[in-house]
Amino acid sequence: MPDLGLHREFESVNLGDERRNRRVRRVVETIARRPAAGFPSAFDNEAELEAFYRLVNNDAVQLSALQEPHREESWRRASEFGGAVLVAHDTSEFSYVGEAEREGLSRRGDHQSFHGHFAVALAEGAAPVVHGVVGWSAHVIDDGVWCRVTDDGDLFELLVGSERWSDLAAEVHRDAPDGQQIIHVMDREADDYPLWSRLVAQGDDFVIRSQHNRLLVDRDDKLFESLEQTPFVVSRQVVLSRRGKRRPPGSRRTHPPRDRRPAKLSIRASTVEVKRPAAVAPLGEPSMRLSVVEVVEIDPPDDATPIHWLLLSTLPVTTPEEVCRIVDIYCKRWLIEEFFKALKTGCAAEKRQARSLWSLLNVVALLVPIAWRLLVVRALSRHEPTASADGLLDPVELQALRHLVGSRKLPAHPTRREVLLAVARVGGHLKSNGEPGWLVLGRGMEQLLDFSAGWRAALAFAAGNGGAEG
Ligand SMILES: [Mn+2]
Repeated sequence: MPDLGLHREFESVNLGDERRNRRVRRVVETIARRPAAGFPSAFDNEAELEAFYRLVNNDAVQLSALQEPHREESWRRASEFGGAVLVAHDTSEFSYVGEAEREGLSRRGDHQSFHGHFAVALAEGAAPVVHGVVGWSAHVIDDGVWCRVTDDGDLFELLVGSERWSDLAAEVHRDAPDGQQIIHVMDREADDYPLWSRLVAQGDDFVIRSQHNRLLVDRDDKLFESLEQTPFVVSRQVVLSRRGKRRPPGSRRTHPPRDRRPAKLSIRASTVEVKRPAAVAPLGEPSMRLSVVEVVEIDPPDDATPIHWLLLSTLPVTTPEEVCRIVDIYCKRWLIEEFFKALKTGCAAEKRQARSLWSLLNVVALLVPIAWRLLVVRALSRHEPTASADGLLDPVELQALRHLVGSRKLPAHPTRREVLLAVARVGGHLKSNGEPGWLVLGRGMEQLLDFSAGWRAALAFAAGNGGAEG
């Protein structure tokens, strides 16, 4: 199990000024101790809080410099793990309520917001292995037009909304180690021929859910009807994640809210030659050969919208195993939804007070590695609750946790679930309240990391270099 500690995430940050680099590292440690707290309570005194605001409000602090260290660590983890890297992409709206005018945000009704478009690197396989965030961009909607926020704080108008998907995918490819196989995983918003063309042209694979019925080469029927004569080859049991109500504008129809529930799926597949839409010519090749996998839910609950996915992919579908692989890859998309919960609820990303869009983005950049850590601890604990917790916390954190909950509550070699429940207990979670949520975990992690920092300082002092870390 790799070291999941946070200390590496900003070790290599370069803001062009060593004092500022040190301040970033200190700030991240401080927020990590209290991820769901407001900034005023996260910092021990006025001076630290002031220093924090100077940092995030500083024009010289470029967003890309704050993003880079975690991104590089994420690719390092992915390389060490080996195999193809799944990169799940999605957009989430970050909303800020309240009277105060925040410069640069889009205004919608009684709140102001920006949209974060994220790429999260995952591993294939049953375990929910999350390497980290390998890229993200910020957007505001100006008069209905999507604009990307550049590193200089300027707005760059996108011709079409799908450009945010292809631009980020291009950046992900650019930053990946040479020769790394990348499989992009995207929902229906990414059903876009020019986007697919760009993914193929850069040598990547994809699994994308389809939304539009498309013309096929040399066939009278269209994409949606193309599988009608094809028999179902395999069935599969999955658990669908819960989906909340807040989505990007216009996507409530394509992403209705739903509860977490088990589902029985029947699956069939074929290959099709999709025609390039006349409207996008001459972008990309005139046609594209793709695998198409249809997933239908058997016996859905009465009140639920049954699952019906049509997945398009560059991966082969010649065997039932290959067909299942595509469905399994698409099912991994839930981890990016969980990442958004870790960031927004666990780290309270939308509760942060900052004056402008540019300050808020710097704040989000500092929260991303912390949210990643919360997600890893929770997802792995849920996946294999009885597996050893080795690597989930570092040795000092584990000692600190044992101290906080009492040694009788935490065995010498705890399981992942025992660690998760202990962290939640520190955060004030009561067993009778059911599963611990993001908020209580965020609070527990806060106190645990806080206590661990004190413990580490004490150990350093005992070893004769007390105060050297200042
Ligand atoms: Mn989406």
